[in-house]
Amino acid sequence: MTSLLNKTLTALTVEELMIPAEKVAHVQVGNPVEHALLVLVESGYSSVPVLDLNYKFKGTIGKTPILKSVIGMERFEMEKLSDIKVEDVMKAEQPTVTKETDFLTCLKVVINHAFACVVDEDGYFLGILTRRAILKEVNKSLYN
Ligand code: 2BA
Repeated sequence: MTSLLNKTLTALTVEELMIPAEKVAHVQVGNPVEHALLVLVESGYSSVPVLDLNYKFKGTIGKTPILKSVIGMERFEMEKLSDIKVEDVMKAEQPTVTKETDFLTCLKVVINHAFACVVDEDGYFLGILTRRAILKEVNKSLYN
């Protein structure tokens, strides 16, 4: 059963499972966190990738760290949102995968991360691989 399951799943490639860059909401380093918060609220996602001006992957940014960065003594000091930059709040140490990464490695990555960014050999951003895409395939193979 296990080896049969693995056979189906290991044939899957990152390329066929990922959401391509042009469909992924992202923010850029240098932007104020106010802009990042707008992107996050409007897209509905809890975190999105951060790219540099050349579209290289730099990290991820989420709603909670942004809101934590403006907590004052008694209130959210929302006026600070325009002074803080994306790079001051983003998480830089994030696992990445490439188009060549095998399915089981991807499965391990999304145990602890809602998505993994897909990059090429020079670190350019190609898209994301979500936990949803991975779980959908695991579920499919369990019922087939
Ligand atoms: P979350 O934003 O925490 O979303 C968790 C899950 O909730 C998503 O899982 C999806 O099933 C659902 N969801 C949330 N917002 C949605 C929306 N606007 N439209 C449709 N479904 C939505 P996954 O699909 O596995 O995504 C995992 C994580 O990948 C998301 O975590 C988000 O941080 C990121 N993500 C997914 N699609 C994205 C995209 N197009 N652009 C930027 N980030 C994306």
